[in-house]
Amino acid sequence: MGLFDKIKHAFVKDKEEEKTEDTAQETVEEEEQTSEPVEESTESTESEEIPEETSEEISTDTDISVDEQLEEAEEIEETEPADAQKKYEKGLEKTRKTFKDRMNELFANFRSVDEDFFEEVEDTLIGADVGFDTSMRIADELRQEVKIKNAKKPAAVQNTIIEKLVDLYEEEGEKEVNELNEQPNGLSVFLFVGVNGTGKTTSIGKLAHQYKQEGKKVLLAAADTFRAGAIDQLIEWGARADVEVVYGNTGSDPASVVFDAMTKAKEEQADVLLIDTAGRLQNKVNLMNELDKIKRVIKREDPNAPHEVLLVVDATTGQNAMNQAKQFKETTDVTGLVLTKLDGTAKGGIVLAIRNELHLPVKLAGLGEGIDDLEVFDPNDFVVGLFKGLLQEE
Ligand SMILES: Nc1nc2c(ncn2[C@@H]2O[C@H](COP(=O)(O)OP(=O)(O)OP(=O)(O)O)[C@@H](O)[C@H]2O)c(=O)[nH]1
Ligand SMILES: [Mg+2]
Repeated sequence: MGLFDKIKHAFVKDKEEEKTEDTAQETVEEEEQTSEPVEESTESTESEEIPEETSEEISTDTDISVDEQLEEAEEIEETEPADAQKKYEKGLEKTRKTFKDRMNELFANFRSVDEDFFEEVEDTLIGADVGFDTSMRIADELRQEVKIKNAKKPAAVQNTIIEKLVDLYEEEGEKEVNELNEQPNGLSVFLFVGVNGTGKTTSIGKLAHQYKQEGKKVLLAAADTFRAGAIDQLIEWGARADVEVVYGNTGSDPASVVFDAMTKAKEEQADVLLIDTAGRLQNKVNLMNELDKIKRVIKREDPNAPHEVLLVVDATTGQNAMNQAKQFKETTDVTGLVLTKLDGTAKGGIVLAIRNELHLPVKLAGLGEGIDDLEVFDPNDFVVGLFKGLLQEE
């Protein structure tokens, strides 16, 4: 089943639940109201207009009945861990609200599907942080789709926008691997990189805790020797997660700390080594050189490592996070992203921009400051959670 269908099923289920409270008549009245402004504005083409659909006909464009859709939607939900889903739903609250508000604004001024409207769609999507290129592409596809489908009602246009967003997201993610590259029979080395304050140390602490809970032997390496206090911060997380930390003195060579950690990990047959690095050095060139040197040391000890180079970006910074990722990607072979601070931000839409424009898989999502607030990123859950509340009955 396609991703958009999944969202539609979740939407149908929600609507069915709502309808047990509302009467069908009320729903039809609401629909008539929302479609009024469009009818005013389509003077010359009124005769071509698609006949109005009632709320009973929401499943007309699929081959299966509402009952079957509901069954499928329930099956999907049963297979998902409820806890993670709840955290996502909560974490996405603000993003969902922003999307909803922006869509409402867009359609509040809706007169007709003309060039001005398409430009407003572009602005709306850019404002919702889905990225410039993505916004342009969606608006272009919408231009075509509206022509083909002759869709003029706001509900149909809004659903088409969402369908296009989801289809593009699904298409761009076809070859994406969101699971961490864990080595089942040996040491997994994950290097964490990213600018200062994005959440590298915190994410390492949380992930260490998860692996420890799974019974794995975990080691941390404090290779941020630049910032005063950085080593102590990792030591503190090590204590919280109850895992050992390899460290040197502030100002010492981070590559030598990494060498010590690799040696220790091999000697003690550790399962996971998580390496913290500096977010800021004297300048960017130094930072990149340092990361290169760290990687060379790792490779000398294990040619297949590091198994992940995880770039940590702060979701609350939106477009800035995208720019950081672009820069890092040019100089380091980043294998995936850790998207932190998704809790409480309205900029969750950047998940779409990241996939469509960066082609880097998000592997972990930070959903709070606590030790348990890190989730393996499920891109489909994320998008279902984001969009299901935005579909409209047509
Ligand atoms: N709300 C929230 N806060 C987070 C999350 N991840 C990290 N933080 C907070 O972000 C701040 C910075 O986190 P750090 O882990 O110190 O960031 P860093 O990348 O190691 O920073 P430097 O060591 O300066 O390079 C801390 O106050 C964290 O508690 C998250 O997922 N949600
Ligand atoms: Mg740090």
